[in-house]
Amino acid sequence: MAGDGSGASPAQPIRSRRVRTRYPARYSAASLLWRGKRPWPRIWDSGDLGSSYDAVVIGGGVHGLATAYYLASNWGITNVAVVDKGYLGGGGSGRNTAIVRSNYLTPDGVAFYDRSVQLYERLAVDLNLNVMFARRGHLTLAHSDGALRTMRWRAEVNKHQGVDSDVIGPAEIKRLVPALDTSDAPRYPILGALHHPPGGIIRHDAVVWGYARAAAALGVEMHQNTEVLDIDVAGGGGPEGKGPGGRVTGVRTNRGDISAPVVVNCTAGWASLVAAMAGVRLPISTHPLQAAVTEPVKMFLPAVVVSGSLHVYVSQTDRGELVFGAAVDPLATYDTGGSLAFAEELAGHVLQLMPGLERMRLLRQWSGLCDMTPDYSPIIGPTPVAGFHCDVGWGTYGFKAAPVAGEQLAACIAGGQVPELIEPFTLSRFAEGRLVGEKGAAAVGH
Ligand code: PYC
Repeated sequence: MAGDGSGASPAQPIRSRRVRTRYPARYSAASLLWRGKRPWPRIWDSGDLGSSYDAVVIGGGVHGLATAYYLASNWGITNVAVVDKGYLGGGGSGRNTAIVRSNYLTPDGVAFYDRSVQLYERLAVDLNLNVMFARRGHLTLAHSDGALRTMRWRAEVNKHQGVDSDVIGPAEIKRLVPALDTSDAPRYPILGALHHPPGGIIRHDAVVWGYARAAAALGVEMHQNTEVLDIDVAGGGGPEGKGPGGRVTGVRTNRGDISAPVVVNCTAGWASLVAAMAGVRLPISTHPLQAAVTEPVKMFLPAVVVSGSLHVYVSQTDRGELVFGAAVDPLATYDTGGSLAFAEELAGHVLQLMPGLERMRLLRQWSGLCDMTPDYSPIIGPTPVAGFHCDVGWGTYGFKAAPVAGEQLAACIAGGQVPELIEPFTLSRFAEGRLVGEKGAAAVGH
């Protein structure tokens, strides 16, 4: 971590050893019959909270679990506790729309998210659990010349990085997704689209459970209902010896204190508050993002469809439901209540794209919290407090990035160097004026 500009003293590599993973068996129809009336074994059982670990990961969502899993599987660091104030996957990991893609705008962003797509493609094999990755293809529609220009820009950057993306016209769009109205009739006609064949969707709960199960099989402990109340730092320049120049020594939780030389902030929604416990300021504002799901219908939507101008994205799950998302709510708040205004606006916009959906019924809506940074890119890696790492600020891109973020952050912690893939996204970029502007690659206008 030396030379990353974060001001942190160089981290000592903890250990570096590759381990062979032995996962619990898959469940099959035969095992169901054989199991009879015996209770299911727990897929993880962590016992009592210890008083010291090599690393504590705050946040039992997909990012925290992936980080713990790769620390254990790639580096042999298994004396790790993942603590969560609620239940595993109960935050953003259970509240997203599970879209996977790498058609970003900056070379740094494309390379980073492309690695995530690669890891997602083989995740079922790595975790020995069917995470239901469906490579559907991803279409970002353009309704104006300006949008079309951005799509061309993204396509060129993508191709330069070896990522399959291209701009296609209305006839090809209609061939791929017949339900879309590609005529001149709509108020915002479809002029073209960025087509990204590697994009798709995944089963978000399965990803969370897969990482949790695999990490537990390697010895990682998961402690739910364990809230971090404070972070201990020694030698920092701020109040109580916290902040820049200090070194993290542990965390205080509602279930007891833990000492640890490494603490990783993998929270969403509360990322800036958790970082402040260590005396670290993050440039994040938190906004809710609402989403909704319809009743299930026969499969008719073969791709993920996004319209930035109409602030909507939609995909169809393997069960047949349509999953919709939109822009973040405009006001910064921790309120995750749904609104009728969102449902009405969403319906109006979706019907402009696909008038045939007129009679479909929305079943549920929900919202999650998005930690927005000024450049719409995450904050990953070391902080000015040695041993205190962040994997935060994901805005609306979090779920798709979990494998690469976990893999690279684990390498950063274990190896003591910031890996090339996350180097552009360290906290120090805000002080150094090297922002990674990914607003133009947002699914919708925020
Ligand atoms: O950027 O693909 C995306 C996305 C989907 C949901 C929120 N953001």
